[in-house]
Amino acid sequence: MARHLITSAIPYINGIKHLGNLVGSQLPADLYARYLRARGHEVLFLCATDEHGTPAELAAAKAGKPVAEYCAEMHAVQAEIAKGFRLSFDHFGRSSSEQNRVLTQHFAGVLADNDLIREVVETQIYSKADGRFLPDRYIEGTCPNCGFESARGDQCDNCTKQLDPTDLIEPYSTISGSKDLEERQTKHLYLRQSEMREQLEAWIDSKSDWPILTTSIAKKWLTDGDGLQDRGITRDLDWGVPVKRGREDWPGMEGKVFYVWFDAPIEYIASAQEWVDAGEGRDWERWWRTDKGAEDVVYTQFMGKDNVPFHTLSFPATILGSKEPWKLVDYIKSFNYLNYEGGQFSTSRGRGVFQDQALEILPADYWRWWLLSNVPETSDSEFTWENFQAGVNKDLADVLGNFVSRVTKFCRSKFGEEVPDGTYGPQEAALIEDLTTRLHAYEAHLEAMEVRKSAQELRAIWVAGNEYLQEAAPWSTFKEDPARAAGQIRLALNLIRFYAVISQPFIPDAAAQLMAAMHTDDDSWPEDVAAALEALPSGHAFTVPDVSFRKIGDDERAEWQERFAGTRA
Ligand code: B3M
Ligand code: ZN
Repeated sequence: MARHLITSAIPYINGIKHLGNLVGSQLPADLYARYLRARGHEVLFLCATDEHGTPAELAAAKAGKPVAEYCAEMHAVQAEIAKGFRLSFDHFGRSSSEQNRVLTQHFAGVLADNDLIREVVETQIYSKADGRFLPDRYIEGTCPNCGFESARGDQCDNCTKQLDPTDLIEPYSTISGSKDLEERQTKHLYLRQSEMREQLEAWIDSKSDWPILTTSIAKKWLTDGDGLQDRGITRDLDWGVPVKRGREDWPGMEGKVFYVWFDAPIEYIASAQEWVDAGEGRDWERWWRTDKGAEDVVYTQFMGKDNVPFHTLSFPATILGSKEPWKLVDYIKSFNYLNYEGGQFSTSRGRGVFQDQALEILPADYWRWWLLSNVPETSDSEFTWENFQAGVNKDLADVLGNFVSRVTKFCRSKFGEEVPDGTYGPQEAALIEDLTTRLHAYEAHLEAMEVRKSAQELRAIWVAGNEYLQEAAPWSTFKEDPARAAGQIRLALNLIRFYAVISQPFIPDAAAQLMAAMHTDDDSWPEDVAAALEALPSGHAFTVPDVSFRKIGDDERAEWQERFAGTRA
């Protein structure tokens, strides 16, 4: 048994996320965590909210709330939604935690001690009316390229040209609208990543088993020239981790905070410390310190492709640059984007399904199954209501749900609500052999984090049960040979438990419902399929479950299609 540390990219605090955010990191991470736990491994699965930076400040201002209050509220909302999707985090932390403040300041201190931080004086835009420097998103003006009147300081949304705030014509503060802006000098800290180029390159080269999506992005940034430039790790903002050198003040850096992307990945460690502080008898060091046992830990990170540079270069630069024995990531699983009905999900335009809405209209398992079986793994993938309806109705209702309902109802009517007494013959032996091969393939795909292939194999395992039932046809057998039908039904009832156990990482609620219907809590992983299909002996009572998966109708599908086309405020 191994110990597995698993983290999912930590979602920004600024609002409820859409389904794309769920499928690109948290959901596959949860699948993996659930699978490893089911196989008896020790797992620590961590996530958090990413609470610093301009997006948080802007969202709080829009909500008319102090930023700390806004973050506390949104954290609770996001935690509740995560629960709704059955994301099995051991801890869902907050990057604004005290633990993360101390740790972030600690890293900055040791990086400075190792001569990996330099001070740079920059020219930035200062707003006299607001009494503060304005970061990119706080400045708008006319685009020098296309004339668009509300181009942002970093980019024009109309012509997509990348801009510098100083490029804008007639710039104004988006906080106060003031045009009384001037250029002022301000000092910032830069992490000397360029010093660590060779070390990072060697480390990435040693990861030959990483997905191509991950390594190709990392390599591009390493070799493209501007990838490993030294990076500013501080900002002139109020909200964030105050800049300190360990516990000491940093002369000249008063009133500044660390850049959100500096402290966000450190929260992976801080989240483990928060987890320790929230419970009894826990130890974070054996997960994170290689001098305290973490050398045995396998650490896997899950994230969308846009987050890969920060996890393959910036965060490792922080860890390696500290020269302290922190655990480095072993495997980075990254994902492409999920699109929505021929376009993109858009938070600002309210286009697509948001996580809270998804849970309002259908149970978590519907979303988990469809999203995981259509995860944007090797390329971008697309959510359409037609595909969603078809996938869910076919796999969950027609295949799995139908199997369960036919078997249990038939048994109740012919043998009563307990497992009948009957033996297995050659047909059952053939099924067991087929299932054994398939189960091994399923396990191998899950171990390799091949999410789509795992889903395909699980579906094939469900289909195999249906095909068996179709061929064995106990409803006909029963007429000539009731004892034989009893054997077939005993096998089929055992298959329901088997399905519950192995499907649990994908559809945990349905799995629990099936286990309850089968009156068992034996959820041990089927190491031996033949033995697993003997788990429920004859005479074992069960209950016919309520319909586990109702079908999505055409009318409701059309209604949702219209409702989520893009209007949410
Ligand atoms: N919050 C970006 C995102 O949610 C960022 C990830 C941080 S991971 C340390 O996609
Ligand atoms: Zn423009």
